Amino acid sequence: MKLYTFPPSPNSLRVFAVAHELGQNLEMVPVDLTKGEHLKPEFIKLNPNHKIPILVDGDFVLWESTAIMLYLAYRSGGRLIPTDPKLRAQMHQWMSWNTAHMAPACGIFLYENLVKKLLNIGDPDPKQLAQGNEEFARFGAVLNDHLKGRGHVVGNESTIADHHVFASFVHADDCGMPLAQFAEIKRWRGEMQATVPWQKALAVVKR
Ligand SMILES: N[C@@H](CCC(=O)N[C@@H](CS)C(=O)NCC(=O)O)C(=O)O
Repeated sequence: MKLYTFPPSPNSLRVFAVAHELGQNLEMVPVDLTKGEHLKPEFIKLNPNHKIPILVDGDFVLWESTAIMLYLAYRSGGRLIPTDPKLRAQMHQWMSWNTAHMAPACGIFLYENLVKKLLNIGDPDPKQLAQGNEEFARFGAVLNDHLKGRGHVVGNESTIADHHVFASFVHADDCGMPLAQFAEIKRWRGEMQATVPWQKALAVVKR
């Protein structure tokens, strides 16, 4: 299986972390977003949204990182997906919540403080950062409270929800996300970062 990816992208990293945890081999196909490689016709054929990550498994093409993570887990007999219907629904709850709320709040810091510098497209916009601070405080508080006394986002075992949510904070230190106010997120983030799947996924970025 091939994964088209821009290595530092949180959406790609979480797919790699899940693949590593499941022991599935993904061949990385790098797509340099800074050079517009995602806008080439052959790429748009794979994903008309021109976004990475994209999984190619033979003639099967799948985009959207959440769907890709689920596919990898289904292929592994449902590992990293709870069997209990309530836990399974909670896994989806936290992944939907992350996609809709937490990741976009984190994404403001990523874009304003890191991506703009990388692409040389201007200074951070204080209005955007103020909005980021407001949303980060609101949704971060929800996760922080939830993680009190917990090692995992859902239940007592690793699920794809852990990888999904953790990825939002993966570049927190490099782009000034205001994590200092959230001790539980910081504790859980440290635990996730130290796991073998994330050490392997992040090794690609550190190269
Ligand atoms: N909802 C998508 C988001 C993917 C996404 O935003 N990818 C970004 C990089 S992190 C991208 O490819 N951007 C290029 C573009 O939008 O043209 C997912 O979870 O896979």
